[in-house]
Amino acid sequence: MKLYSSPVAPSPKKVLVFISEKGIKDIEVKDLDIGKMEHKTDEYKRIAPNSRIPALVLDNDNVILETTAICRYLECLHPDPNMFGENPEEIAQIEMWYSRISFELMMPLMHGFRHTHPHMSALENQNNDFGLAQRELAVKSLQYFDKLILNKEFIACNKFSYADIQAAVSLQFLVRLNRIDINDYQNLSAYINNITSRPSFSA
Ligand SMILES: N[C@@H](CCC(=O)N[C@@H](CS)C(=O)NCC(=O)O)C(=O)O
Repeated sequence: MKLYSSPVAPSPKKVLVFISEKGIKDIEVKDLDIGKMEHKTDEYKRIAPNSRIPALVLDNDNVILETTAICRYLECLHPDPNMFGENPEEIAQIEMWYSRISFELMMPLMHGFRHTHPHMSALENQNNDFGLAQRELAVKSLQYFDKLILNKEFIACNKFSYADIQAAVSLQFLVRLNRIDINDYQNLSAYINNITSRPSFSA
């Protein structure tokens, strides 16, 4: 299998952490330079018509796009250690926290970055007012999640899961890119430091 990735992008980083947690060895990683628009070439568009990274090319040449779809596929091939839940309640809790992180925290941070940051002007049809409004929403969400995460090691089910990968990687990349200081959110900062100190984050 071959994973199209980029060292500067959060979505493929989630897959790389996932692969490392699972100890998967049979995936070749091919880095694309987003700055040089290597993800916009016709060659890559034949693999990923949406020009987004990551993309996983299977040994039969079929392609899986979307970070979570790739991780769910790999979870089926390598069920241990479990990352998406082992019983109905765990599965629902992990899905719930994954969705809440995605929609309440990651989305506004992502739009705040994509619509206001000069580096994104070549990749996004920017609407600065929308970006600033999303950034404001993100700050409110950070305040909310900062209280919520107090005394919690993991976001879901007292175990490390895909929801923690979604939370920690998104925050690690996107808070800074919105020119927000994570140290203003001490509980979230402690949570991110703890999760990202796992060997899988520096693999
Ligand atoms: N929903 C997709 C989003 C993928 C995505 O937006 N990836 C970014 C890198 S983190 C990308 O390819 N950006 C290139 C662009 O915006 O042109 C997923 O979860 O995989």
